[in-house]
Amino acid sequence: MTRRDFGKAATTVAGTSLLPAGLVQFARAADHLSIRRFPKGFVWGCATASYQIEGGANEDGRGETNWDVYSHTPGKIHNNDNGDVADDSYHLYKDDVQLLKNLGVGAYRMSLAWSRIFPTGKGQVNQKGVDYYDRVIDELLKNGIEPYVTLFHWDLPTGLAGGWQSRDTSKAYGDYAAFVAKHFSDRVQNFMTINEFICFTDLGYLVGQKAPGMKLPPSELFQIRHHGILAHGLGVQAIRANGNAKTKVGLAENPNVFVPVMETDEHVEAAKKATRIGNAPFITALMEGKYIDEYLQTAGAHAPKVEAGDFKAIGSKLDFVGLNVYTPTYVRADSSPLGFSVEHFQTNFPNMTSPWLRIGPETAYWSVRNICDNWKMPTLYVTENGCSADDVLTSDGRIEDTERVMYLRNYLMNFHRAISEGYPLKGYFLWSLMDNFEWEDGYNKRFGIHYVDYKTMKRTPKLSAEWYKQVIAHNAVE
Ligand code: PNW
Repeated sequence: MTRRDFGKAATTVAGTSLLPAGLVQFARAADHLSIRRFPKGFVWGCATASYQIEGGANEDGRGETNWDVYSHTPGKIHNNDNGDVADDSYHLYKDDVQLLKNLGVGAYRMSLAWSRIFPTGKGQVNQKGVDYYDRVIDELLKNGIEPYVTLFHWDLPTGLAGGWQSRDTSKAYGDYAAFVAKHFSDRVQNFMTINEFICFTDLGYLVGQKAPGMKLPPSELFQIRHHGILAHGLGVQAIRANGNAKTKVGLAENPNVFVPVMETDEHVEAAKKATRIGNAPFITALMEGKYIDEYLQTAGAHAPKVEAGDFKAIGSKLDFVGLNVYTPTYVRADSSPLGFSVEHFQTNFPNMTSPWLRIGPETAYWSVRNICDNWKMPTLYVTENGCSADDVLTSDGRIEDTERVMYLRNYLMNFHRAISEGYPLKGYFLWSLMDNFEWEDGYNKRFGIHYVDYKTMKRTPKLSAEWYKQVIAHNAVE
């Protein structure tokens, strides 16, 4: 007997008062859980980012960015690919809106290329760049899809001397955010300031694996990270000052997600503690409006220079927090001074086709719970979740990405658990609508639920797109 059958049988029998009320309650709860229905009004969407899909790199006055330079530097990107053409969404955006409409999503998370709007990062507005985003946003709205707009998804105008090493970049970002809010807030309600701090700070300036590909000494990183979160703070203030009464502002962050090795009090507590300390430079600083002692001790003499007012901006209250959720970090309680330690991965721990993307469905649940248990949270969205897979077309032109469906289903079941326990998760944006330029992996890693043939630019729905369409239609993961 399945749980569902049991639920039905118990209810029937209960009708004739043969079962104790407690058991009936249990059966109903079990029935409810096996369907995993999402709350009414839950926002279903897909996500993309400007440099990864747009192409049109030299069109209509777009200025050069760090990713143009980096991807054109031989040896930096798999196969020396670049985003000059990408998915050509610059021209094909109407087709892409139809893909979204066909899925039945209510929302689309997209990003703006700063350098289309301010080609050198500041100064004169480039009207043609603004016109492009007006066209995209209007097309979305015409099709009943709400745009959720990220202002910075890593493509930084090279006109900003010093990049994120310079405090001026944070200030320029604030001015850009003011313009965006003033111009678009009549049609866009939800803005995300910044996507994933660690990727454009640590990975860009220390590890050198993303643009601008620098390998600076760790001591310099503290200031660069500070400029990142300062930009966010100035952005929040600018968006609030220039948006309207309906404007909502948040960000899309990928905190390190600590998953307790066992669900016992001590390990759960360890995961909570690790979340606060392990994300000290970013989400912790935003939520607490300061750098915590543990972080300042690590930084020592290299602690960032913080000016008056910085943390007033950085700690600004947000309307929502967006989480990009992918991979787990397993943690256990121990007797070390911090009270926890991170487990190493055995070599056979499973991953999707991107080696970093380890498969830990419970990451979804703990991403929400750890954040909410540490800080009082307003609304949460999953602003990204998805995976790469080695997709190939079958002879009859289909993509049978059963492993992506497996991944998505299991992560979604765990997000559902968080909702069923009362955590305020209000929406989910799948990464990604379609295959696209996967940064240093070029076009070699496919994250889309639509397959893109890069020769013809044809988009083909994968099995996962069919599956996601069902999830949305039923508002449930079955
Ligand atoms: C995100 N990690 O990046 C980005 O926001 C997207 O632009 C990107 O395409 C997508 O995830 C898939 O990679 C991440 O190592 C990159 O944990 C790396 C990690 C997480 C997110």
